[in-house]
Amino acid sequence: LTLKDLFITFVLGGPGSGKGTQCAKIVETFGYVHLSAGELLRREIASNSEYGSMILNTIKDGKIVPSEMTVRLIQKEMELSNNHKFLIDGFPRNEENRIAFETIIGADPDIVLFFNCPEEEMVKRVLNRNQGRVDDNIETIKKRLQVFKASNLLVVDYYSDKGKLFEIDATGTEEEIFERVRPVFAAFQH
Ligand code: UP5
Ligand code: MG
Repeated sequence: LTLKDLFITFVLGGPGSGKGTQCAKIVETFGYVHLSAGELLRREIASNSEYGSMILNTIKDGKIVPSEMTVRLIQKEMELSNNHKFLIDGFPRNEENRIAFETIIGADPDIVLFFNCPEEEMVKRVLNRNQGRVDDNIETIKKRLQVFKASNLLVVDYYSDKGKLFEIDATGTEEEIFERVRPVFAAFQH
């Protein structure tokens, strides 16, 4: 697999904006590989990695894990895959993440989705999730939202300036949102 054959989509949006939910639908309909950066980090914690406690503490605090760590996990999954179309969910979260990906992987995303959702709705969804995530409590959610506003929106603006950003209204039902996502991927099918 060469770099030029890759089709990379970054999927951005605040905590609970529905990134994971919509990625599952994109996978079903358009045959992408879904790599959630948060999921890869949680898996690293569960695997008793030497970095597990550092990652766990960072996630509990709603902060961003060092870029090198996250990019290596994404890189490993990309190399293991036979597919060439990737949805990278919840990454890059800040400028450092973005630059580390460019440097280590040597590629830029083809497109970037941004799920735009009101804060109250995101908080409601995360608190309703009930899957035992260590960061799904009101204190950590507040921190996640702060970090999102302080860091992630810069990345969103960067891709907007490059003409790569597709902003999606992330309110409504899962199905309604997917009908806004579908045309983006239909246009890029190859
Ligand atoms: N839901 C979904 N769509 C709905 C709809 N339309 N109407 C009503 N409910 C809806 O959805 C959240 C919940 O809402 C679910 O219960 C869902 O059923 C429901 P989901 O699709 O899970 O939203 P998502 O945007 O994926 O929310 P998530 O909580 O996963 O987002 P985060 O960005 O906060 O979490 P992530 O796993 O990406 O990161 C967790 C932490 O890992 C970060 O805070 C950070 O500490 C660390 N991290 C890094 O350090 N670096 C990285 O690169 C990535 C993560
Ligand atoms: Mg998620």
